[in-house]
Amino acid sequence: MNIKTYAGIPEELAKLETAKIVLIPVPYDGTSTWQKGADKGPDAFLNASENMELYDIETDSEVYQQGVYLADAVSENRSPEAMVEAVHQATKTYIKKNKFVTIFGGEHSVSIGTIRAFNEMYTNLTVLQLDAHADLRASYEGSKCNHACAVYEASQTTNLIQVGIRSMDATEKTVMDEEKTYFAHEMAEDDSWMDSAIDQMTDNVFITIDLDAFDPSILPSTGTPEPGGLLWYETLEFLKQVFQEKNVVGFDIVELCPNPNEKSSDFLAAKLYYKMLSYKFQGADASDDYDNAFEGAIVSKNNSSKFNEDDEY
Ligand SMILES: [Mn+2]
Repeated sequence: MNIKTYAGIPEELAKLETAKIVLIPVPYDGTSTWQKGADKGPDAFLNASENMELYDIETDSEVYQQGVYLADAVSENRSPEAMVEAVHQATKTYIKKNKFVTIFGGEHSVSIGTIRAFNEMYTNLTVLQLDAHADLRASYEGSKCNHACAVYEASQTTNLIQVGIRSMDATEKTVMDEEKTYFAHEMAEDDSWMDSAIDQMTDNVFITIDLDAFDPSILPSTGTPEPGGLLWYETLEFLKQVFQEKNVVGFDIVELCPNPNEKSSDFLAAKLYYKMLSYKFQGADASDDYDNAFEGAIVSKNNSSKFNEDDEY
């Protein structure tokens, strides 16, 4: 990757020591079954970010002033399992450094590692998944780390809430909690899903966004587009409420499959990422201390952290 800082922000705002936000790119596309290209997602996203205006009108803020550290990309791709473990470790490393950790994929199997890290570091974690597909297979094509299995582990170990689902295999019904699943065809008719989903969340929320959750009319460049998806303002309205009412501990965005002739998807992804940061830090002063409140941070104040402290940068 030849990009030095996220969105071209000044180097002094991009230092690990002082940045409150960390962005980990994971250009991985090892298990995708149809259109390849999600490995090009982080580069396209970073390019679009560099060409975006950094003042957010809605929140009247410039969230990049909080500092964004662009981490080295996780490039492990010897096997899906090795990639997931590398993502898991990288994510955990930055959570322990008291950062707001964000990850840009790559295909959705990346999230198995990110979710595992957040679930280890935070109690009673809710995973909010925006996705066209249920992704609840226990294994697929011989691996538990296939994109079709992205949230199976989360369904067993966290409070998983699925939003925008409109494609699944009948066998996934045995795993799915239909009370916490918001199908796209129902969402289209009744907008009470937003309040209902938020009511089901615990305080600590990790958000995983598969970009195919969006309608292909506004985001065509994704591996498996499905008609009938989310639109821009309803998605922002929902996310904004989640950020206001819950402690969003981090998020990932996956499955941008860039098309050189169609740049608007890259820009949607870039803007979505920036909007989510803007909501997270709305009202926070750049000079305010940030505390990501992971379990170890609270425990370590009593000098008895169950995690290995790692203060080196
Ligand atoms: Mn997915």
